[in-house]
Amino acid sequence: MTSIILITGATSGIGAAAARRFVGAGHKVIATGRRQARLDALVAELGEENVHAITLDMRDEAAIHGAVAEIPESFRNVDILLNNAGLARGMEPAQDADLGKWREMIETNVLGLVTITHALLPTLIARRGAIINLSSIAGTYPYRFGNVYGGTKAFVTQFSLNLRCDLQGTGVRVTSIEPGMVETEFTVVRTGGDQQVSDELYRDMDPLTADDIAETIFWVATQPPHVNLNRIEIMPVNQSFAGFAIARN
Ligand code: NDP
Ligand code: 8X3
Repeated sequence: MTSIILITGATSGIGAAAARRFVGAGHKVIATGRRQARLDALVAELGEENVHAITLDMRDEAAIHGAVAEIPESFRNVDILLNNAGLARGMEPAQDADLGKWREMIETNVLGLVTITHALLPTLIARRGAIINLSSIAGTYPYRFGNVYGGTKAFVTQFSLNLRCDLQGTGVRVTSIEPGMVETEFTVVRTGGDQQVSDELYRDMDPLTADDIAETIFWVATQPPHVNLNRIEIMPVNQSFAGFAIARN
């Protein structure tokens, strides 16, 4: 059966890979993001009968409501919401961080995510659908300079689990996917465009790929209707855990 999946942040990385994975399997995608040219390219690649693009800034609450209200009839019955749009901004300690960047992360990763979830809940309940949220290991494990980014992802994880409680009995499934290092545009965005820092971070460590996560998302979404994956933590083999840090006098 063909499902309709709304993917936030489908212009790059994990969201774009998920769009390709779902359309490749015969499903229909509503693809959102700010970069219209990327969305146009995705529609041209995957076909306008398969992909409906919406140019959307997740920080704009009114635009989210407008976008959801204007989904065309043939894409209206959204079965799966993939809350993927998100970003980290900055690699500084909290005491040196820019408040504007903190605000941008909170507005995108938290407020945008809850706004579109709230707007689509009636449809998802009617469809006995699914919500798949992109959280992160940064929401579970603290690391230096993770400050607000990790805080937003802890929110995403806990919001996912709490949604499960509230949606008990509706048939709606909710999953928090918590990846470690995935080489996408993530670190280029985080550093304000520094490709070199990104290349160095992922150098010689076989990071996860966007396709790895898209495959996980697809697997979650295609479980039988009685199966709910609550949380999935997934890392590259070459990434593991650091110890506690100690400051000496
Ligand atoms: P990318 O930077 O490659 O993609 C991020 C996507 O989010 C883009 O499509 C971008 O679209 C969209 N986005 C960002 N800000 C906004 C906004 N204000 N409005 C609308 N869309 C927005 O990164 P990833 O694919 O890696 O990231 C996807 C998700 O996965 C994020 O939530 C990230 O936190 C999470 N994640 C990533 C990990 C990694 O190591 N890469 C690990 C764990 C989680 P556009 O710029 O066109 O608006
Ligand atoms: C980002 C994961 O490991 O790069 O969400 O901080 S990591």
